[in-house]
Amino acid sequence: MTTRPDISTVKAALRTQAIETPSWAYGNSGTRFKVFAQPGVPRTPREKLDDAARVHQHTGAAPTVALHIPWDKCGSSGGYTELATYAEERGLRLGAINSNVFQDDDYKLGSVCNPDPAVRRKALDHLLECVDIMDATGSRDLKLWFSDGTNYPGQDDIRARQDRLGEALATVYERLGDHQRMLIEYKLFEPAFYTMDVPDWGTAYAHCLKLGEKAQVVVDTGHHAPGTNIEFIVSLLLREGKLGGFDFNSRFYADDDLMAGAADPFQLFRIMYEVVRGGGLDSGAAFMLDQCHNVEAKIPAIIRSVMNVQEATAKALLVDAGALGEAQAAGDVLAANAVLMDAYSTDVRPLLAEVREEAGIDPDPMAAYRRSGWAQKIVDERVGGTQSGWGA
Ligand code: AOS
Ligand code: ZN
Ligand code: ZN
Repeated sequence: MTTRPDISTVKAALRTQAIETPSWAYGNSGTRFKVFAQPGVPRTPREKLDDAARVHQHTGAAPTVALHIPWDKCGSSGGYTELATYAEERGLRLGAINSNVFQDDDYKLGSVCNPDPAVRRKALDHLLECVDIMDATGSRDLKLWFSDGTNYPGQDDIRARQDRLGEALATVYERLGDHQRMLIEYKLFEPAFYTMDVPDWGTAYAHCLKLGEKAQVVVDTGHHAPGTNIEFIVSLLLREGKLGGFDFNSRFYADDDLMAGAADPFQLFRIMYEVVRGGGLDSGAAFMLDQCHNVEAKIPAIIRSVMNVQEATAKALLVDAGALGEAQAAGDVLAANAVLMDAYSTDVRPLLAEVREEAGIDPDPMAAYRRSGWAQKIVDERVGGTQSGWGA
């Protein structure tokens, strides 16, 4: 039985998919060796939103922007409300609030897991401040990534550190409003090299289960050991109602933060297939990018990443579910694999070009951006100032 999804259904799903871009991807970034400053990068949160508006204008698929505190600090709660209005005037909304409990000297031995109660309190206050900011921006999600961990066996009591983590998470959870969520991100290693306090999806999931339904896991695609089957994790979290969203990026080695879909488009397809299969396009999961563009131009790199996620999604939507189910039930391994590969091998660029044209935008976002003159305009206008973000 062939049940290739109806093209209008596929188009409707593609039209509604929203990909959140991160404010920090518009700013300068680099490695531990060097930050290469690019001319024209934003100097303020508003300028980051100006750039994000270009990405949304050309793709029609990037309506929200994740903020990072303190890189996007506004000073007062009124400042955040004004920033939200500024975003709205540009057809955008403010997205997830990303906390930062990793860049102060105090956090050398950790933030909410630190052995010193005063440091733990400072970190907790920052997380609570982030929820205040969510109230002002109207954001739904608080994204928590902890750099906490240890470098040497015996350095700290790894069990007590879990207790400290649980205590902080519970306090923040209590503070969340009815429509707010807490997304817990895990990472195998870095900056800590012996133990991370949230190293894997299982640890994040265990904390989320204890906290309640407003706590969910976020999967950063660069945060696993090489060879990890990420799509299995996605499938399981969706099945358990605990997939809060993604930090998409791609990697060759570790947490490379390269453009999503650049290193392994097949993996991105396999992930998106599990998303489609598990109802993740409508489950409220956030499709965020978490990337740094160290050597390439930032805005077109973000446009390219959005397009790569869309292409993987389109291919996933084209999987012939009927034929796949039949082959699987018959135990026909090769036929089942062929169904999936057929969808992956489909050139979906013409389909996405049509979706864009039907939405009244240029079918070729990269070319449209190049023609727009924005790249030159920001180089001419944004002279001086301090760029914020990873390179600050
Ligand atoms: C760090 O490795 C993580 O991927 C984060 O999601 C981090 O919070 C983000 O890069 C912004 O702080
Ligand atoms: Zn991340
Ligand atoms: Zn990361």
